[in-house]
Amino acid sequence: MTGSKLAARLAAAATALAAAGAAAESIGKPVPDGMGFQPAATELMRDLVWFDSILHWISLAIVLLVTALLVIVIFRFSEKKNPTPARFTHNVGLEVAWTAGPIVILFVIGAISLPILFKQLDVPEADLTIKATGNQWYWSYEYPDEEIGFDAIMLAKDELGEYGYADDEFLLATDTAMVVPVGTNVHLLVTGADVIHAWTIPSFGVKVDAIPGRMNELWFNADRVGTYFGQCSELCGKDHSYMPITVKVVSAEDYAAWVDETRVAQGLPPKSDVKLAAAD
Ligand SMILES: [Cu+2]
Repeated sequence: MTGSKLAARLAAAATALAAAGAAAESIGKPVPDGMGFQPAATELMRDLVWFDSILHWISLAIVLLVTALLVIVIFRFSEKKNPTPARFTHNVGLEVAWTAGPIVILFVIGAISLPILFKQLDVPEADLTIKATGNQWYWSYEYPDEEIGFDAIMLAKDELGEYGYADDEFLLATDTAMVVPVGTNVHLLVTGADVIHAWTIPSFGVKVDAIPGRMNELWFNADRVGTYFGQCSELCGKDHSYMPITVKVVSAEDYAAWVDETRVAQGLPPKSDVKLAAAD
């Protein structure tokens, strides 16, 4: 990326967007007394939250069963109640049960988790393709169809307000952001320029390693307008914790306007007739 002038103009486009969607909810930052997952904004994440709760219920059932068995053994077979213990060592029925039981449980868990995994890996027909590259220590984004590209650098504390972010979004907000239209199948290509990084937005339920020399991919379809945050999730060097990820999910109109502004900032003519598959 070239001079600071260009960066400033790109940032101006990002700030204009922030002003346009001033009411856009900020999602994926820590909240007081926050527990559990960040709010889900994609079907993928809703699947994960559902699967997580199912797993908890299965675990709870197992814990209750084992606890009940222990309590029974402690009281019913104590030395006082059962002074002469039985001496048998095998029980075919019991052995079959404690082998088959766990197998059935694992089979059930596999049967509900694999479809979720396959859904994440199966990239549907993409409406928009973006490439994210992890660098030491910032992310850069390219939109091949829009012919734009830019770096997203973490904002310093005193820059947050200027860019339309709250103070508690420090370490999460970047000067420019990945902008995507709401309700759109986004196909994200992820790679690394130097070392291994990892791109994630927890609210989207996606995370993938950014590996030099390899192109990984993921997809998401955000169904809620808002600003989402993530952080590099692979220990990548001294500034690993200072290369956050900001994604703005905006309306199709706001997206088209942002593309035009960004293209103009990069010396390209506006693409006012930008065709959005999601809008048709
Ligand atoms: Cu990193």
